[in-house]
Amino acid sequence: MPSITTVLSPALFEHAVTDVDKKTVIIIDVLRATTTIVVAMENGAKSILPVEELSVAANAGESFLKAAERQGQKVEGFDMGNSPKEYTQENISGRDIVLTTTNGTRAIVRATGANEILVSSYRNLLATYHYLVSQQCDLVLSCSGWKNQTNIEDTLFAGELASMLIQTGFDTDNDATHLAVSLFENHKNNEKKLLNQASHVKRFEKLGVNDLDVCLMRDTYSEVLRVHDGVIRNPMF
Ligand code: 3SL
Repeated sequence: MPSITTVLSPALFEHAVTDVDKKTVIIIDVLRATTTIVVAMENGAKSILPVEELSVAANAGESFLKAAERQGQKVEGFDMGNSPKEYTQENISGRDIVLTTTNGTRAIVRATGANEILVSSYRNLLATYHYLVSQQCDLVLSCSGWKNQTNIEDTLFAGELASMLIQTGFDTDNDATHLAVSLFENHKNNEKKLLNQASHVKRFEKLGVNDLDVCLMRDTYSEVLRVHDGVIRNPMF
């Protein structure tokens, strides 16, 4: 039976995950990096190169649209930030994008060496779920959190995905997975109320960011997104 390990914060990754080369790692950053990546693909971006450092993003080639977020805000001098609302067809269709964010792109880079790396959000939850059921591999649900701390939104999403997979026969002996599933089971159909307590939602309120609804939209995209050789390519190209 394939297993599920949930990592509630990137700082726990190396403690929680063994034999990463045999596992499929699903990167989760509901607010907002993995949602933004899905929206970018929905709207025709050609590829996204996730990087950790601002300097690497800034020095990517001329052909890249350069996107950077720190502290929830667009970094000065870059073309775009990390709001999914910026990633319109008009802005990004056909473009290669280099993206660095506080947590999400770091979590992606940290998973290097995994057998397979996927990027997921509510917007492609079902596509991700169906693919994982078809593959029957051992899984790591990697929550990006905020600055190495656990957050509600990624744990809630991990709990929903784990709950769906467990119902098809996936197994877990991992307490973090049980915690995430319990959080989901207790707040099913009432996610928004719970998320209003999330520290990142409160951070958004202070910054005047209004992206929660767009990040909670479900299954607007029917493709699985893979990180291959460090790049997320649009399956449509
Ligand atoms: O940390 C991240 O990767 C970002 O998603 C944070 S923010 O939502 O853009 O503030």
